[in-house]
Amino acid sequence: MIKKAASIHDLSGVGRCSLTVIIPVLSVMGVEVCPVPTAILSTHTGGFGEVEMRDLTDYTLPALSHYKRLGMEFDCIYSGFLASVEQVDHCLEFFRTYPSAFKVVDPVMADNGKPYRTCGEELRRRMKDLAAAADVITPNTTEAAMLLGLDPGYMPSSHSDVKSMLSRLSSIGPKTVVITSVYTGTECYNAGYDSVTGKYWLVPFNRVSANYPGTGDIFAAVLTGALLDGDPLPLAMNRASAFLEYSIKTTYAMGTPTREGICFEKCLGFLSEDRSLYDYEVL
Ligand code: PXL
Repeated sequence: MIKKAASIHDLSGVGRCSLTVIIPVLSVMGVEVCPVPTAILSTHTGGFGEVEMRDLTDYTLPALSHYKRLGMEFDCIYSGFLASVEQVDHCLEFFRTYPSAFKVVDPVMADNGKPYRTCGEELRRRMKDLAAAADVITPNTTEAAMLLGLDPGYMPSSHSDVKSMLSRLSSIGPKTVVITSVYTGTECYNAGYDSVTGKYWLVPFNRVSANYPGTGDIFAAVLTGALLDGDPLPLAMNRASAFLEYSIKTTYAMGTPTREGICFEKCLGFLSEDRSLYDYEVL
């Protein structure tokens, strides 16, 4: 059976983030994406100047009502970039309506130590309520620090710092926590914690000297697809990290402007291959 994922994210026309990467990634992994757009933007907000944006806050709940009238079921509810504080409540309403769905929250708020300009203080505060109701959250290090009430620029400097962040985030509510893009001086890795098994995991990756928007969206989408397919957490993290390393290195070699995002289109075949992965470590 093909699983259905209600995917609550923005649709940005240019720059390869949110729905424009989530839909192809999950589709190639055999998941049906049912988009619930939170906003429409001409481009993402990271490098194209003033964007045209339409907030779709008045759309989310009516769409949910329609799905309820239809008796529509979803296997997964997956949220990301939200355009308003009200949309936190709308996502929570989706969660309440589908209690047995697998709930993934990518708490899109910030990167590189700085909040996105569309994400105000109240939304940043309420994102914690949404994270609390999730099964899995996928913050980057900046978002992880913000969810824990730390300075957004905080960067953990040892494995024990990272493990402490992971377990404190899990105690907010989610059973599984993955922190992406941890850089501790010499190491780069994605770190995960499964509170059911009590195990911590690390997947190292090779960094290039460029930062592409949409990286976190691709990571969370591959992780979601892999977990829905039954992968254990370290293999799901491994699949997401390996796909990003492959597609980022392909993009870097092409030399395209970073604001255009990761040129992942010709790399998508990687996700439909049944290759074995073994690059994870115990954290
Ligand atoms: O990739 C996160 C993201 C999602 N959606 C929009 C963004 C960004 C990051 O800049 O601007 C609209």
